[in-house]
Amino acid sequence: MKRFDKSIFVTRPYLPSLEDFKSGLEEVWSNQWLTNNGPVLKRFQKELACYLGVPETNLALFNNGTLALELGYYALGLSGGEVITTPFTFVATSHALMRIGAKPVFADVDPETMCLSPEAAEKLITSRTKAIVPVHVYGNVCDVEGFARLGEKYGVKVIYDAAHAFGIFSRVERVERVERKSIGCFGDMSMFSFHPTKLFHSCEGGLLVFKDAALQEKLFNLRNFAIKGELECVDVGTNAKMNELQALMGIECLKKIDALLAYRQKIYDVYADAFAGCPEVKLVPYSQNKAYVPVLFRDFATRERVYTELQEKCNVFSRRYFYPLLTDFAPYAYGHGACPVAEALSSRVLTLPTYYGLPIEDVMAIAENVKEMIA
Ligand code: T4K
Repeated sequence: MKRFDKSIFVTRPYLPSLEDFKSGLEEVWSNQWLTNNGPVLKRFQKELACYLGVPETNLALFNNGTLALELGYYALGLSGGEVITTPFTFVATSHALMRIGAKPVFADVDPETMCLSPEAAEKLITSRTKAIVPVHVYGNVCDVEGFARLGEKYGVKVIYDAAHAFGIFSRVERVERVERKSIGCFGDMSMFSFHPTKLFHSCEGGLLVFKDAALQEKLFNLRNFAIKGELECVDVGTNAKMNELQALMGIECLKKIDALLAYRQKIYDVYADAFAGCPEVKLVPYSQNKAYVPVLFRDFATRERVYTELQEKCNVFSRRYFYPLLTDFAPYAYGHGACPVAEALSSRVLTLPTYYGLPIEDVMAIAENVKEMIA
């Protein structure tokens, strides 16, 4: 079994060359403008619109994904209502609902994709339901057609937590050409997280993409305390502004996005080869951007043993995303036991290291270590 001299973490952020970042900093220095809708932020917004194929009027940047979600939920009027969502996610998906006074109602996930099941969600829709919040967990794409049908049938909003889904596109056939459509274009709104643990980042950051362009002014206002000029405050906003240094990091990382995605695919393929013919480790194959590499073990005990031995014997820090399940945490204990499929997945899943620059021979050695542990 190989023990690495240097710790290997589940992820590491991509960093642009210091030279490139420094030349961007010169612009910030000469502007002497650090936050509050600065010129670098505006450029980042324009470049994102171009990359995603979304009009610039239909997106808004924030200082992190959690506040982006919170303000998005608020702007869509979810306060005071029930929202059907998945427990198989990071706490932020539901925390942001709770913080605006909406109640998460937990429905079970699809056993294959691990994303919220439209059938399970539909059973919980009542007159109190204001929205459905599915999560493209790990970059596994939800049943977007299924949720579109529910949204239309019941007149509820569909908001995707797309924190893990940056870089995913679907191809749309037009009469004369094939266009790329970002996964963020489905539903009423989607949120991408730009945290450094994500494949693309801006140190911290979040992006909302929304269908109704009229929301942009509202969101820009809410992220800036909901003040208007010097004399007016129109709502209870907050400070959720992305600053110029974050935006600069985002611009530099965006230059590299194709390589970042390609490298993760390469890592995934190495894991897939290594685990082929090894039924004891089931590599989850659905991530379209390979944001994470989740594997399922036979049972809880095996997963726990592999997780611990990877740390203690190999100096490898895998993560049990997403265990415990949200409904095992105190604020959501009212949902405990409601989602048996999610519970079972959560007890068996482990996410293995993947990031730009992780040496391929290290990926092979991690996979061999895992196989040896369960042999
Ligand atoms: N929705 C979903 C579905 C999400 O997964 C998340 C965030 C959100 C919403 C909210 O978006 P943000 O508000 O975060 O934009 C991490 C992240 O903090 C969190 O962003 C992420 N999901 C969640 C799944 O994971 P931790 O506590 O596991 O992170 P941490 O600090 O243990 O980092 C993991 C590993 O990454 C470290 O062991 C080493 C490496 N690392 C981390 C950082 C921050 C680095 O090498 N450099 C770094 O700068 O939560």
